Amino acid sequence: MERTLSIIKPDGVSRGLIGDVIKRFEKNDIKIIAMKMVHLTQEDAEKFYAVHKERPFFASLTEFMTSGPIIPMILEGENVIEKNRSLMGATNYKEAAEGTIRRDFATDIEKNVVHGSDSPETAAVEIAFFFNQFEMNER
Ligand code: IDP
Ligand code: MG
Repeated sequence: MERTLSIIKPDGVSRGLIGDVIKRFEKNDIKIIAMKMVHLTQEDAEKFYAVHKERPFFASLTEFMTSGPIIPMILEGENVIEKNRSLMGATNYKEAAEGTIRRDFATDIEKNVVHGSDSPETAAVEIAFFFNQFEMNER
């Protein structure tokens, strides 16, 4: 079993897409084993996206990610890192495959509804960023 971090971004929360996103996970045999709603500070967002700090969109991305509450979740399942990435679709919703979360719901390359860890290493770091062991549930 593998674990990954998913986040419903501020656009997904404010547009009423929490249920739609969770439905995709539950329909695809992915278990949510931790979930909460948090509002990141600017400092938190910069830390979370530190890998992108040299990118031209860094300031805009961190501002967006602090613009409202988000829903971080730990997803568990077989091959769930890759499975979640394929349910999400490409970063740019215009290039995302049909039936993916981003293709169906995103409105912008930045405001693309969901985040998902991209490797076992980043999943471990990103999970620990949001959750402690008492918040992870055996199901
Ligand atoms: P990912 O979320 O598909 O893994 P990353 O390249 O890790 O994509 O980028 C992190 C986030 O930064 C994206 O989800 C998106 O919100 C934003 N982003 C990525 N590329 C651009 C861009 O070219 N312009 C504006 N925002 C971008
Ligand atoms: Mg990424």
